[in-house]
Parts: sequence; C-alpha cells; structure tokens
Amino acid sequence: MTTIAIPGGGNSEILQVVKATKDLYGEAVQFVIFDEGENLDPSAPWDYHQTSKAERIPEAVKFVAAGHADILMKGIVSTHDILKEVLQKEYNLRDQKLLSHVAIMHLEQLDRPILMTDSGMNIEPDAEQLKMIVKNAVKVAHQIGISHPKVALLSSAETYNPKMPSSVLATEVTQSLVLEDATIYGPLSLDLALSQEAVAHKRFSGPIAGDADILVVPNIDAGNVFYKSLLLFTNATMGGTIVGTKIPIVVTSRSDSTASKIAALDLALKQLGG
Ligand code: COD
Repeated sequence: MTTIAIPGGGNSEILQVVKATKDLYGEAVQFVIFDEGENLDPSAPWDYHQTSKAERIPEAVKFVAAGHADILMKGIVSTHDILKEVLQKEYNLRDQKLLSHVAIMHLEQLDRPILMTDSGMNIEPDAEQLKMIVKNAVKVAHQIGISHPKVALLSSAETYNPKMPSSVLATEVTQSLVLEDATIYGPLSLDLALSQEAVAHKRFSGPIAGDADILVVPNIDAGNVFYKSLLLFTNATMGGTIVGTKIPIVVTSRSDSTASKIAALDLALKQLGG
C-alpha cells in the first residue's frame, strides 16, 4: 500500500485526481489530506486532517518525514512554500546534495515519453548544479525503464557561442560529465533534440540527433515557458516531480488537467518501484 500525503488537497480539483487514481490503483493507494476548513466530502476516499492554513504544509511534511507516507503531493498550495519546507534540515528528507524537478511529457507527435528537467526548482543552475540535475534525471529515466537515456542539453543552437550562456553551460557539462549508462550532449536546439525532420533538413550528425529522452533546460524560465506553451497549445499530458529527496514529491499546478496530475503521480509511483 502506498500512502500519499497532500497539503492543500481538500478541494474538488484534488478530489477528482484522488477518485481517478483510486479507480486505477484501488486499495494499492491511500490518500491523506491536510487542509484548512471542514472535509468537503466525508464520503471521499481519503483521510482528512483539518489544520490551519499556515500548518497544512508543515503538518504534511512532518507526516511524510515521520515515515507515515511514501509520497508527498502538492495540492493547491504554492510550489515555493512546499519546497522551502521540504528543504528544512530538521526533516532530514534530502537524499542527494541537490534536489531538482523532473517532468514527464507524453506528446502526441512522439512514440515515447520524454523527461524534462529542471523547469520547477533550480532557478539558474551553474555547471556543477546542472551536472547534478542531469544525474537526478538519468536516475528517473532508469526507474521508468529507459536503460540508456540520451540527455540533450538545450540551447538556442547547436554551436558553442561564448556570448550565449546556455551554450557555454552545455559545453562545460558535455565535456566534464561522463556517465556509463547515459549519453550526454549539448548544446543542442530543441528541434535537433527531438525532430528527425530537422536533423535531416540541417544535415546534422551527433551523438543525439532527434532521439533525445531527456531535455535539460538551461534555467527555470526557459523550462517554464516551454512547459506552459505545451500545456496551453497542445494536447500533451505532463506531470512533474521533485527528486533527490528520500521520497518523491509530486508537483502539479492548478492549471494541469486531471490526466496530467495523474501522469505526475504515476511518475512518482514508478520512482518507488511501483
Ligand atoms: N537542493 C538542495 N538544497 C537546496 C536547493 C536544492 N535545489 N535549493 C536550495 N537549497 C538549500 C540551500 O543550500 C540552503 O541551505 C537552503 O536550501 C535555502 O536556500 P536558498 O536561500 O537559496 O533558497 P530559498 O529557500 O530562498 O529557495 C529555495 C527554492 C527551491 C524555494 C527556490 O529556489 C525557488 O523558489 N525555486 C523556484 C520554485 C518555484 O517557484 N517553482 C514554480 C515555478 S516553475
């Protein structure tokens, strides 16, 4: 049985996700909600803990840190607030030196899921931080069954340009990070990372050519604009998790569809080996 704690989960959007997840997984999952106000639906398939508005995040994180839940999932609360709480040393929730955001994207145009990192936590990573971000994402790729992921370090073009910080960052990481179980390469533009047509058109050749499994964005702004563009203008299903912690953390945003919220939860369950 997997227990999922959700601060700010006592609302109709999260209830929909809870019900849909229970339909999929049945008794294998249970939900514990921490929220202000009365239980919206006493017949809902969740345990409801009524707290003050200020205490819902700390109470949920304490619950997870004490080992009572396997996954922490963000309800309708701020991402910044939940991340700040998780980072508090007293909870001892860090597993890796750097925590990072990994999202899964199911795009209609591709026959495989793509991971994207970090569009949700680290704001402006330097090369050392980007290497840790890559390692965290490679681990997730292995957990979802991609044994040798191709990791594209995104920039605006495929060439080194000392005036373009993302290309400098990508070059530094490509030159200094070698993993046995992944191919890491950049700078690469998004089209050359994902589109065989673009690769053919530009006559590009390289270790990654239209077949990336992991997209690494240079900073949170690039990642967030990319993520929200897909969300607004395509039928992509996408969900994010924070990794590098002892337990996966599901990060959804209010505007995500129920399908996207379930995709995020599914990604977290796979990280547990479920
Ligand atoms: N991994 C491990 N430790 C970290 C990390 C990390 N990614 N980030 C900060 N820390 C540690 C620091 O070393 C320090 O010990 C402590 O946490 C506080 O660090 P600060 O002061 O640099 O950071 P905060 O507390 O102001 O903010 C950390 C956040 C993760 C909350 C911040 O980076 C943030 O707001 N990120 C964006 C989140 C967001 O808004 N996402 C939604 C939009 S996409």
